[in-house]
Amino acid sequence: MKQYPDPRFQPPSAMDYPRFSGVPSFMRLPLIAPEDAAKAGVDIGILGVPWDSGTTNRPGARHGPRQLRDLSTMIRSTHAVSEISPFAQTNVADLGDVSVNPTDTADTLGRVELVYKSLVLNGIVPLTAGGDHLISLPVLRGVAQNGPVAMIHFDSHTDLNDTYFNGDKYTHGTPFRRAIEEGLIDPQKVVQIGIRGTNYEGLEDIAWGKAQGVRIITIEEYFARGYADVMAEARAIVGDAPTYVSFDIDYVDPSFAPGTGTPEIGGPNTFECQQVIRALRGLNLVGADMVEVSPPFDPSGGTAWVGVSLIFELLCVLSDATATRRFA
Ligand SMILES: [Mn+2]
Repeated sequence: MKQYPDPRFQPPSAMDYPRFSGVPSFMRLPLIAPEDAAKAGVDIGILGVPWDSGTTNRPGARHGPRQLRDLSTMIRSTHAVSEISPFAQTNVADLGDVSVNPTDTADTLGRVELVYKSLVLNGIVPLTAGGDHLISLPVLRGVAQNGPVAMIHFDSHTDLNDTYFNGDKYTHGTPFRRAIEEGLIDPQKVVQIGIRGTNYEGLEDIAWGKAQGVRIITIEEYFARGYADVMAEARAIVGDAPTYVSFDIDYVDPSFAPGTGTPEIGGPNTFECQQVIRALRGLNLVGADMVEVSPPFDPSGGTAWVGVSLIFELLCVLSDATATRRFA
């Protein structure tokens, strides 16, 4: 029987041990290997996937997890508004970085899938720091082992393209096309929010998504309606289905988060990003990711700070969902 809060899973007190001290793990949590996580009693595992070989334009997201870890040490333990204390009600640990092969996509997809399948089989909820957006595909192969899940996806782009270059089906612009084809996500319960920017010829990705039943909410619709109304619709679409959340940092306006491969102007500010994630509270959340933070494009580190602040927001709603399932 687990007891909460578990002293093994508490970050050192920021009042005793300054947050800038020590070797950085995610949110100063214990570092546990994925294969040891179940035995140790982990409920939620934060993992890095340092991968950007699925990138079709500007790379650098392979450096995301390390900088996100560094800046995550700034995070305190309790959410200021919801008062959720994720470390008190769930055992959260840093499960390290998945070992990737930077020159082999198929090999990497297999490695990531293997790790996530094992975690999910053992009841561990994954929270992932990318990495480019292709990594959501093998993560979903792990998360959706028992059938398709619903998904709420924040992004400038649909990532529903079919192929790139010489017919390549596995890039960061294609993960959700593959995920629908593989039956990992139920297109009738997929909501994409924030879509904008210039398009490839023909808008084929959007037409294909709509034909599958994906609800695509452009940034123009988002701003016309406001975040509360848009999130109420998103919640209604996923209902009580197991729901995955994928957050591409390029959803955020590039004035706040320039450090990403394919920024698009005209996006939400960081306050609105907090609100849309807080609006996920109460959903049956089974995993989440924050992808596409590319440190080389933001020497200030500010983009990673935005990214990790939103990872904490994601962690709070995931923790709440995980604790709720425990008492169900
Ligand atoms: Mn994306």
